[in-house]
Parts: sequence; structure tokens; C-alpha cells
Amino acid sequence: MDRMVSRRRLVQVSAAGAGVAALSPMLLRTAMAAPPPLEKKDKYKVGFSQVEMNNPWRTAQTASMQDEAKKLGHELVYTEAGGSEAKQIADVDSMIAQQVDLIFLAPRSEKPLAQAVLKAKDAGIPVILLDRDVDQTIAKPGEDYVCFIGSNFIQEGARAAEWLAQTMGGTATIIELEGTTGSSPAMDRQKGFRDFLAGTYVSEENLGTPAPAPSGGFPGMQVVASQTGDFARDEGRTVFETLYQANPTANAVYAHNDEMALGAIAALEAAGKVPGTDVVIVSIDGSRDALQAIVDGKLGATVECNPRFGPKAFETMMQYANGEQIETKIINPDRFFDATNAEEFLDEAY
Ligand code: GYE
Repeated sequence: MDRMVSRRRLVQVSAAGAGVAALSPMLLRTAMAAPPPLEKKDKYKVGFSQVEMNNPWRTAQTASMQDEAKKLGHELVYTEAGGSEAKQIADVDSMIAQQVDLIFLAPRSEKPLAQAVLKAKDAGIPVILLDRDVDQTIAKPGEDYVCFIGSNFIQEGARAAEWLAQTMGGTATIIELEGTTGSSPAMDRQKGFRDFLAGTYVSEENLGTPAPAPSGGFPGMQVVASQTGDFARDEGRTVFETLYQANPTANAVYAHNDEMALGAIAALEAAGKVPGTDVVIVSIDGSRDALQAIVDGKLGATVECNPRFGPKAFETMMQYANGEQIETKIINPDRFFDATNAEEFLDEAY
């Protein structure tokens, strides 16, 4: 533990009572049932650890964070982990060493990055999670990190399932392209989709959509193959090729993001099939390419997952610095795009 870090820890300890000063990091963490405080200042040095920059969703998210930091005059220490958990952990370490005031973390997967959250806490630096969560048995919101800001992924999956079940008249042979293994959107988008089709989906926040499935669900909607495409277009394409060769009667695709759906569309076209007719596709994100694919009749629908986090992220940081009570889960509202409205939203899409 270097000297700078122990200075921060002293600030924490004085808040908790001088008696904690001698405790080990592990015990100190247990003793501190709240995330480290954020000193009130006009300008901050803030870290933003981005997971990867391989798709328009990520580009839009980074731009939104950078634009907002600039607008508010904060210094942004930006890192990009290239899709590597090890690199992202090292990126957080480097932000700790640079003594940033707060870290915005978009964690690649739930378990490894939960450890990075704990390290930041030990160093006295509050963390706000953006767009993906960490494993809450390892790190807890409101205790080890301030909060999670992002979409309700279970609901996104359920909405995709509702659209597909309606469009296919309750009968389909489905290939599922999963997101990054161990990431919260991949796990929850799978759960929401499957629960809805099984008739067991319950809306946590009573968001009004999707409408409840009929009791017993949709037994004619069968997922015959499911594999990760790592949220990437190329990988989505090659994984889909393999799964479609093994399941040539598949007539529907559920992709956990637009990029993989676009990969599947390319694979279908290369195989001489007509996406949207031979195989119906639904996905999540609402990127410009996806909306264009809807307009072109190739993609059926996409559930929005809004990447423009900047304003909400910095507003939450300021509220935290002001000592306001922060919700541990801040949910972005998502829209829904299909043939009825894709054209209208094309211009504003990312
Ligand atoms: O859907 C995907 C991105 O974590 C919600 O990650 C995010 C997902 C988003 O790479 O396109």
C-alpha cells in the first residue's frame, strides 16, 4: 500500500472512528458499510474504464462520457481494456495509483471486475458502475460501490421474447447469440427471454412492458442452440454460421446485441437466405445500423439500450458528493424499435 493510498485511507478512517486505523484492508472493508465518501469540489479528476471500443454502442458511450466531462470542466482519465479482463483490472489499478477522485467502471464481466471494485474501495475511491453490474456476492452496491446505472436487462430480454413470440405466432426454432460470457447483460438478457417464453417472467419494477405471457408460456418457441458471440459482429457471424449449419431448420434468431444480429444477417445473406423472411431476427441496442436493417426489412426489431450515459453519470457523482442518498440501481428507460418507427428514429440513432 503506497503512501498516497494510506492518506486516502486516513480520511476514511477518521470518518469511521480512529479505532479502525489498525485494521487490515479486509477488516477495514467489512467495517466500512458504505462506499468511500467523495469530497465536495468544483472540478474532479475522474476515471472512466471502458471495456472495449469494438462497436458503435461503445463509441457512443465513450463520446457521451467525454463530452459531459468536458462540458463540466472535469479531468477525465480514460482507459480502454480491449475486451480483456486482466487489462481492465490493471486499468483500475492505474487509476488508483493516479489518485482519481472517483471511478466510472463499465466492467467486462461480473466476477473478475468485482475484485477491482473492492481494491478501489480499499484505496478510498468511490466507484459508480456503468452499463454492466458486478457479482453482488463479492461487491455490494451501497457498500462497496455507490450504484449501478444502466438498463434492466431482464426486461430487455423479455421484450425481445414478446415481440418474437407474437411475430412467429407462438412457434419458432430459435438460435440465440449470447453476449460476453459472465457479463450481466448476457446473463440477464438470456434469463428475461427464456423466462418470458416459459411463462415465468415477473417484471421486477412493474414497468408495464412486456405484457404478461399466457400461463404456461409459449411451448412452441424452442431455443435449439445458444452460444456466445462476445457482443461482436465478426464473432456473431462465425458463431451463427456454425449453429445454423447444425440447425438448418432454425427460423428465428435472438441476438443479445445488434452487432451480433448484423453478423447473423451477413451470414444468412452469404448462405443465399433472406434475413427477415427465411429467418426472423430480434436483438437489443438500437444502433443506427440496426435501425437501417429494420428499414431494409432484414432485422425485425431491436429493444433499445441507451448508451448515452454522460449526463446521468456526472449528475449522480455530484449528488453523491453532496451527500444525497443514491439509489443503488438507477435504471435507464429503454424504447422499442420495429418497422413501425425505425425510420423516424434513424437520424438520432448512434
Ligand atoms: O448491449 C453491447 C455492448 O453492456 C449494455 O455491451 C452493454 C452491452 C451492449 O458491447 O452492445
